[in-house]
Amino acid sequence: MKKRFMSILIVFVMLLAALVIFPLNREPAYAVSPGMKVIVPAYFGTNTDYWSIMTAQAGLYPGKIYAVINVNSGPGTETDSVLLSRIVAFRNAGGKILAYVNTFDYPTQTFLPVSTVKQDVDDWYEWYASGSVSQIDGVFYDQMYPWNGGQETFYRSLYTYVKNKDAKDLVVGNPGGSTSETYVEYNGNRLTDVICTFETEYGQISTWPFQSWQANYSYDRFYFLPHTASTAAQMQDALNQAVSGNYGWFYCTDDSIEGDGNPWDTLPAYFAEMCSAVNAVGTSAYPAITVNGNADDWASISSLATGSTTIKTMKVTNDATMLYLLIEGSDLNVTSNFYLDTDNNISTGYNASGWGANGSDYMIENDILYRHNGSGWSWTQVAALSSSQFVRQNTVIEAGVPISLMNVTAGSLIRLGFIKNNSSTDRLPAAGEVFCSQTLLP
Ligand SMILES: [Ca+2]
Ligand SMILES: [Ca+2]
Ligand SMILES: [Ca+2]
Repeated sequence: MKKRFMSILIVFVMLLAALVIFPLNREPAYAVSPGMKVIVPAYFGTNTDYWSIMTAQAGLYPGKIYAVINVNSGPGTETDSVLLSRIVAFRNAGGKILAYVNTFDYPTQTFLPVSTVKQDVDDWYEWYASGSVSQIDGVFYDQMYPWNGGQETFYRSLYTYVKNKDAKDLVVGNPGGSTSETYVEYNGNRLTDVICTFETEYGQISTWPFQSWQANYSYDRFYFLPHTASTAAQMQDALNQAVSGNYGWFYCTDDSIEGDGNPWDTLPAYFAEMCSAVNAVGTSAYPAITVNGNADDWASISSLATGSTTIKTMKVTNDATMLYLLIEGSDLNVTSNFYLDTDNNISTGYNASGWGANGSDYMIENDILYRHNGSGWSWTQVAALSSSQFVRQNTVIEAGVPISLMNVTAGSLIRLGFIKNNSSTDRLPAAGEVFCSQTLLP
């Protein structure tokens, strides 16, 4: 992870792009849990604050936060017992550890002897164990060189060296920028489980030559690593770019090469926000709701409103295509009306009486979905809900409505209320209150 001459690299890649050999056979995919993950270059020694912040996040997102440990560009000379205690706490919380191993001495432009590289791997595995439990979950091979390919045999031998210690361990390679597809797989064999093809300033993303061949592989093979992103908004933008570039591993920091020359010896101020944002990528876990009059499938969903009349609770959720509604109470098998302000705008739609101004654009009366016509009590039928979309019994009303019928999309905010039997009191939210707000799951 040193300064790189990206312009030279880009020229090389462009010249050699036509020479890339595409592998025909592939090894079975390395088994990582689904979802995007973080790899932190944790080059801050035993710093108490940083390890405690990382450990807290590892506890929030078990199995999703990896840290690269690094003692002077390798394992150092012996076990650092303080570092080992940090590592044990981090792993006990749910974190994973990658060991830093260098492969190429950039200043002198020489490869490290394969025996030296393998000795570093051995030392990490031997020195960082707690009792008989290895604290190493994989290796981070830095300075994969030449960036544009040519050392496939060398890197394949380093890959299998780790796999022979533990086939479950992860091998991450770092050419640090645009590189050769042969460093991902060569003749059907893996050289890396994960490869870092972006390690530079955040400001370079907008003009970065993202490599189209990455789309040939699963997102969990690629690691995106910008630094010098000073705000959380820039971090989120970098994350969005990583997702669209087919990257499944991410880290971003506000530290830079300016000053101490090392962007990886601190954690960014937005570290917790970054872990949360990474965890949220593509993981919208929609609840599995079946409209059948049984509310057991709603047990994990919080009530949007509760009351003390015959209407006890209202719950709302959705998946990619359906809006689901649940009412629980007593004597419910009578006329029922859901009013929905689907555009979150009280100046459009019908103003259902008895609540604060509400602008209801749609209404579900019994099993019929209506759209408001624009003035007073005037409605057009949109759809009749089927028996698998609307079930009403004395204690439960459960409904599922295709969201496309109401011109709403997942992720948007809607507001709603429910009335039983045209009552001025049997309703949620309670009489006089404003509609409940629900942001649909994205
Ligand atoms: Ca620094
Ligand atoms: Ca159900
Ligand atoms: Ca409205």
